[in-house]
Amino acid sequence: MNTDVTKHVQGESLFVNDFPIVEGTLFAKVVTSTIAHGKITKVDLDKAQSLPGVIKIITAKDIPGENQVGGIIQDESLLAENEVHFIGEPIVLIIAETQSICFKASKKIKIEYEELEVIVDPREAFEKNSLIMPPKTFESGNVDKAWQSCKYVVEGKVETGGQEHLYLETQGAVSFPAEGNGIKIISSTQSLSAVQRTISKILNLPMNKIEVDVLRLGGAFGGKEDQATHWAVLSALGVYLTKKPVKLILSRHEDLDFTGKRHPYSSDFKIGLTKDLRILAYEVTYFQNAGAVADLSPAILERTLFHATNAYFVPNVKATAISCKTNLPPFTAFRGFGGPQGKFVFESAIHKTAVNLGIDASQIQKMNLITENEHFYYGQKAEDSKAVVSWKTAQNKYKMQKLFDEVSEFNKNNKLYKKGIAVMPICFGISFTNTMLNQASALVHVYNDGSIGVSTAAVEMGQGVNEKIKLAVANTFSVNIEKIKIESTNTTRIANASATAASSGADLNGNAAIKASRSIKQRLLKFAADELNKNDIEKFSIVNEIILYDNQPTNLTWKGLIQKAYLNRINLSAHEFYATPEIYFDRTKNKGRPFAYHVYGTSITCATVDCVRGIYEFDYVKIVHDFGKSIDEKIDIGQVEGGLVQGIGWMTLEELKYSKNGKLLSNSLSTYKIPDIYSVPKNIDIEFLEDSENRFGPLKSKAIGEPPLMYGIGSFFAIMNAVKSFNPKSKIEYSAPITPEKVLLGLYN
Ligand code: LUZ
Ligand code: MOS
Repeated sequence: MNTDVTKHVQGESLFVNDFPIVEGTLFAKVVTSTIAHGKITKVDLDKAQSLPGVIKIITAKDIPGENQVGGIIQDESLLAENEVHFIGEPIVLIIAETQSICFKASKKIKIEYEELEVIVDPREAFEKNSLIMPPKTFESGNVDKAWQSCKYVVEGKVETGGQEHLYLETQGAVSFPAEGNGIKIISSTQSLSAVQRTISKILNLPMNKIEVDVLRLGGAFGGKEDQATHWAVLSALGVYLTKKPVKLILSRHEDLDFTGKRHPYSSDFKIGLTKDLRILAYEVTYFQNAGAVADLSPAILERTLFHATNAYFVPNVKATAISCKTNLPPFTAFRGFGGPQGKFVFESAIHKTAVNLGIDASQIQKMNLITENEHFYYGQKAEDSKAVVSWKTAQNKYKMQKLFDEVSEFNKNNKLYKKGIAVMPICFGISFTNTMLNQASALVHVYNDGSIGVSTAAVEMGQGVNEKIKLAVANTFSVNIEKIKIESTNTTRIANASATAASSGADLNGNAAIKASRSIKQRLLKFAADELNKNDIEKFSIVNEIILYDNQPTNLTWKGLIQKAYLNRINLSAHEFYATPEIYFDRTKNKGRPFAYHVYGTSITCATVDCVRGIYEFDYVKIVHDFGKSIDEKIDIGQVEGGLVQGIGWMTLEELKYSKNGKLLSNSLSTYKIPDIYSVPKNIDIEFLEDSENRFGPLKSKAIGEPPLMYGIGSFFAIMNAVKSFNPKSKIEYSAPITPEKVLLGLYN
């Protein structure tokens, strides 16, 4: 069970805003652009400056280093200087004695602009050549030739909307001056080193002067992979210029307005099948709405390409992805990282083909699942494929045919309610697609009372990574889990860390923690052998805190051994490094083995649509998921359920709306609907795929964070099938989210 559960329930868990305030702490607030594109012609700070309690008003010219926060592409200023590119872009930072003075001061700042043309639509951006970077194409086989061999060729257009992360804890940081010009930052970030590196650049200080500490986050979902940095840097800039602690926490409204979300995509596909329903060719163009600057868009775009064919084998593929620059807040990482968008297009292509042929999509899906001897179109062999076995398990365990029959039977007997059923296979590659990022380290101390402290780069954000690392360390030493404490994540203990992201937090940091624990254990076993005058160290082991020789208990316990080892000057600490083996990707050919492994699974979703009102509910979602050997089943089930419901929200309810001039209209929870208890399927069954283990995962586990979100895609097609059952000629489009409004229109047009 998640280490934090009890503390959460008892209100004891500390989030950034909960750390006791140090005397003299100042508060910060940003003033941001009110237009989506324009030149700044005038910034009038005088009235705000003279307000009592205002300590400092900061603009771009106060930045001592480089005014640059772009991670992948250097195209993003911390504070806008001459031009603004989206509504919510920070221009001025107010530092004052209280939050309410910040608020008053912000009202007194007048900024004037000369407005420029605003683009919000990715296809329009493409036509106007407003791009983040040149288009990128992944290819295999030869699609142009393959069309001739296809019996069926289907084309279409697909839309997916963005998604607000809605982490419970809004973005924020509190920073403190440290000796010798240093700064310590407590930040709600998934990526401490990114915060440290960026502050170093902005303040022109070496990285060793900047300490970042994270205890836990109140959720992140990718929203704090890149975009937590800005707020941490702004608070550090405040400290640098005032020499006082500075706290900057976004209000919910600010967070909704200013920060990036999942990328909306608009896509065109063409799919070709043989007469026996083998998919022979697939061509696709993705128009990614990147927003105003690059942020993580290039990496997200690439993951869309990797997941273009989901869990299927397709011999001829040409996939082109275009990152389109628009005047919206930069879209960013969100659970799945472009993968879900890519999969949805492929599933839509299958679905449209099935509708044209008058068959169920599952007839095409099951014919094309990737097998162990086949290759993904980017060159990686699917050696660990569980696509077929998870489908077959779902078919048998859940009696898939019977479920389909029940739905047809219901639809025959009902006019105003219709049911729809859809199967959704998933396949998600585990590793950062940027190979370099797949590294981690761990620092383990065994204290001389036998208790253990573990530091890694993993950030606990509710996903349970701390519990998994605890279990991995407890298992390695064979000690009671109560003996282990996971320390806060801190850049002075773990340097140069990658973000806790890409579902790989437990894999990378868990493996590093196991390595460090093994180093200490090896020294301890050698010491035990010396103590007992034996030279066959390999016969020594630790089981449940007892030292065994030749599987027989010795008189040494864990605690006794540690105390003796300490007195004998044995090193009881270790720092070890882990880098995922075997992975590489050649970006000149766009081929390689980018992922350590893949996670597979199959879901069956059944929806009931009320054909008078257009509303719907989910009867059930039945899942077979490949957990590898789960480290903690409760945590993993929680991740599957949470991911599924988050995916259902993205596919069915959550609708981001922007005005033509780039203003977010759905900027509160009264206009942006997220899943509630009624949106949750009435039954969620989760079956663990049997006989799966993973040589890359700690204790043979598989990553869990992102893959289950994609089961939510099934909800779209289940609803669409119900609509088509009511009105076979429905013009309902492949446009997510499939909201009740769209359903109602689809039922009657
Ligand atoms: N972040 C990243 C990610 O930088 N690279 C990735 O490949 C990735 N994948 C999923 C989620 N976050
Ligand atoms: Mo992520 S989408 O921060 O793994």
